[in-house]
Amino acid sequence: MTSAKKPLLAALGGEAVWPPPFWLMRQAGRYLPEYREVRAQAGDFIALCTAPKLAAEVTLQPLRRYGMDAAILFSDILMVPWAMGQGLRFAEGEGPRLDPVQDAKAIAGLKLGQVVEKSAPIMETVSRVAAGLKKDHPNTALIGFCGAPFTVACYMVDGKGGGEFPMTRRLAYGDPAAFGALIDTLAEASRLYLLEQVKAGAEALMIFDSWAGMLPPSQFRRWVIEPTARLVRALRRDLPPGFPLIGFPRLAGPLLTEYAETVGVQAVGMDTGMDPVWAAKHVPAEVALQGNLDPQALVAGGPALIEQAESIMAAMKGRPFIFNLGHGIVPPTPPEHVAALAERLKRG
Ligand code: 1CP
Repeated sequence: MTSAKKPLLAALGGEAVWPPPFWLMRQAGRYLPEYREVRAQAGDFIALCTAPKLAAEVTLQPLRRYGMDAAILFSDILMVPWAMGQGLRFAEGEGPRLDPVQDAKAIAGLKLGQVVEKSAPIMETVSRVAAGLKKDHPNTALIGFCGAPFTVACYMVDGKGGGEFPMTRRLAYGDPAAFGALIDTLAEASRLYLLEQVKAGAEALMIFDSWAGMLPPSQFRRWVIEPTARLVRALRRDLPPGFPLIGFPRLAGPLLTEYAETVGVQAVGMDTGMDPVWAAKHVPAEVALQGNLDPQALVAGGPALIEQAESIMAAMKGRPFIFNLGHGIVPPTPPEHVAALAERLKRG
């Protein structure tokens, strides 16, 4: 029996849709010349995220080329700290820079009360994309998102990316009450921000925990699984039953099972290093899996790309699955390699 639902939503509802629905993390972005054009027009990155017409345009760009099954709102996980009043800038070629929030006083100064108002332009982007999909891509679903509390806290405390986040990890051990207050503030901000996206037309929500796997197991449970589970429970009080949520605890390793069993999401993301055969066996069958092609295989292209994609599909056949990358697409990706991948996926 085939479902009348959009393929992505059917997979999130637990159906083993085949050929698998697909989209790519960071699918709107720097590898596309048409993105670079709009980006230059907007000036800086925050200006682009808060210009609904331009942000909606770049959200839709990859669909016109490749017909993905999902559009993902063009914004950034760091727009939540920005909306709470934290200083944020994106330095060209350096990535994000934030005015660090490193003690109880700074954490208490975050302005939860302004999140909804400051994120209004982002919600207008969501509405515009929803209208664009209805008109031109009726089978494509709109994914809204936020960063998970832990990953957003990493940037807020350390003030920049880099992948180690020493200040954040030390704060979590040294002053767990202050760090816990930051995590709770972020969970509440994320709840408000995600519900606004659903009101504006998001059909699924993804919670990106890109740095979750940096933590040892006890800390992973305390700062990743528990706060995300609380966020999901709080969201569900206001969402329709079964509203599709996707969690992505990157680098979770075998803790992916506990995350999938505990957090209450319909799908979990597999990162590049996750063995899809293992995940198929150790993640409950009703939880959809999403992933996990190596973004560098997409840069390389050729037979290696197709073989990788086929081996992931072989492991996932017969269970609810969404094809994606194991992490974000990288700027040197040749657009024609994405076309070759899309072509292969559509054959199932
Ligand atoms: O110069 C530019 O054009 C800015 C580059 C860029 C882009 C295109 C940044 C800065 N963010 C984005 C968009 C973005 N970020 C999206 C939108 C849509 C899409 O996927 O197509 C999404 C979902 C994100 C999420 C995001 N931002 C994450 C989670 C996913 C992941 O990749 O791990 C993280 C960790 C960020 C932080 C961030 N924002 C931007 C950069 C360069 C970074 C990473 C910094 C670092 O290396 O730590």
